Amino acid sequence: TQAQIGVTGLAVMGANLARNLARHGHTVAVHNRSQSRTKTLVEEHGHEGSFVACETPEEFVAALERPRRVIVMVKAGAPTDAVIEEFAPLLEPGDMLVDGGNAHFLDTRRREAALRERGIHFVGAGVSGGEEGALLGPSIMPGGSKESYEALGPLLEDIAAKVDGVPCCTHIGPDGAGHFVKMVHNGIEYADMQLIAEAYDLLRQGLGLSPSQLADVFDEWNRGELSSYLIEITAEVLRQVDASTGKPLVDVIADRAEQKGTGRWTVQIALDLGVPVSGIAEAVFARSVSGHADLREAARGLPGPSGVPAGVLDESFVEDVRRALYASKIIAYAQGFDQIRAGSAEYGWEVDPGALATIWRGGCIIRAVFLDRIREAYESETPPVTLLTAPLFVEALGLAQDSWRRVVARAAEFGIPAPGFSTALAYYDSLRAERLPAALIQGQRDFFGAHTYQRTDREGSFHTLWSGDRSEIGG
Ligand code: NBP
Repeated sequence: TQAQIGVTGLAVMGANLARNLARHGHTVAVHNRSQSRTKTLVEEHGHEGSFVACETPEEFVAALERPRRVIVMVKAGAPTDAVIEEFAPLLEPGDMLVDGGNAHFLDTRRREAALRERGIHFVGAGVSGGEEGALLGPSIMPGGSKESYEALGPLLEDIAAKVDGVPCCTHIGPDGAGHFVKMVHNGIEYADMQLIAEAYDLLRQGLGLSPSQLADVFDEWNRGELSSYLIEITAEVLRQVDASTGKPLVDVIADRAEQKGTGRWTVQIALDLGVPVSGIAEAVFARSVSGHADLREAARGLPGPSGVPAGVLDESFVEDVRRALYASKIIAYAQGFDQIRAGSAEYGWEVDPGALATIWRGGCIIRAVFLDRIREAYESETPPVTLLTAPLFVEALGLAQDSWRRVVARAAEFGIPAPGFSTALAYYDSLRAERLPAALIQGQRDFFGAHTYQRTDREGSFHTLWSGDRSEIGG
């Protein structure tokens, strides 16, 4: 039998995607550089469906029906290029090579252009949901040509997560669009995690709640508008007790957050595109701060307020923090979607933000009820310029803002770091402002660098002769 699709790279992600395809009734050719992984997969899971185990790339390519559909699931970076170089010469025009790894979208653009010259469809596909998602239904974000999606879409939609019967997979746009939106997805994930962590810290320090009491709070929140995978797992992590010490696990884990790079990429690209994703950036920096043992050690004795005085905060603080979290989350997601709009315009992708929100409702790490609200906002008759101005978010921000301001003020007063909440509120107030102090900055720039400024009342560029008679020239 010829296989409908093949997967090369059978570490945890590739093996689980192959199993997911086989469990859905597709015959899957499987291959891995070291043959032991292929053997293990077929030995342990061969009964789940129809696999064709292949030892060599030649055998693998020969096992596939045409046009061939090959999913590459290897370590991102040089290994992906090595695999492309190995397989591309064996493929024919019209065949499809899908990179499901976490590639940088600029690498995907380069690879797509090179393979297009050889007549091969290269599809950079973001795959979210970790190993469990890969097996049980991930959120899939394929880029590449429309033509390739016609052949790949039905298979990918088949194995993707489903929400209300709708698959969490759609064609995102040409070349690097899929990996771009996956990158921003991860950036949003960083921001969301940081905000949840701050909410935890504020309630723990502010009200002295224990991790298990906080687990109950998050469970409660998970029944409302914050309902999401990340809130759900937060409760589970907080409830976990360390077997060796008997302490809450969260108190035993070293407080240094690590990162693999997609959050950093999101911010780097946002800077290039000029999109103010301050919530995501703050989240990346907060992880970086946590990892700077040297700075933290040196600064530990710096003066600060002496804790939270007894009786100042009461039970109402829990609801304040919940609302502040929701408002900050709206900001972070709005910024992420702004970045997608900017990337889409820069590279001509025409990404549909409503369709994207739809496929992020399930399978991926940021899956949440909230994404349904975002979908509704973008699918309304008058899609908003930024999500903040969608009527349902205007209402939510209005309801939350008093709490949000109180929480940020309390955090500052009691010396509890809340960079995510604070930056989100500052962004909100900046966008709302009638006038920003940017006018003064323009004056300073003109003073020292003759960079000129524009006026509110007349067209043109102006310069004040600061070191002369201070008259204005230009127009
Ligand atoms: P890894 O990222 O750990 O990669 C291991 C695989 O890459 C093995 O199959 C290995 O083959 C293969 N490989 C390497 Br390394 N160098 C190679 C080369 N030069 N030629 C051929 N094959 C090579 O696997 P993973 O954790 O399953 O992730 C796969 C991709 O999916 C990555 O891009 C990752 O970023 C992405 N991703 C991972 C997750 C997750 O939760 N883990 C989630 C979403 C996306 P070998 O067996 O012969 O060494």
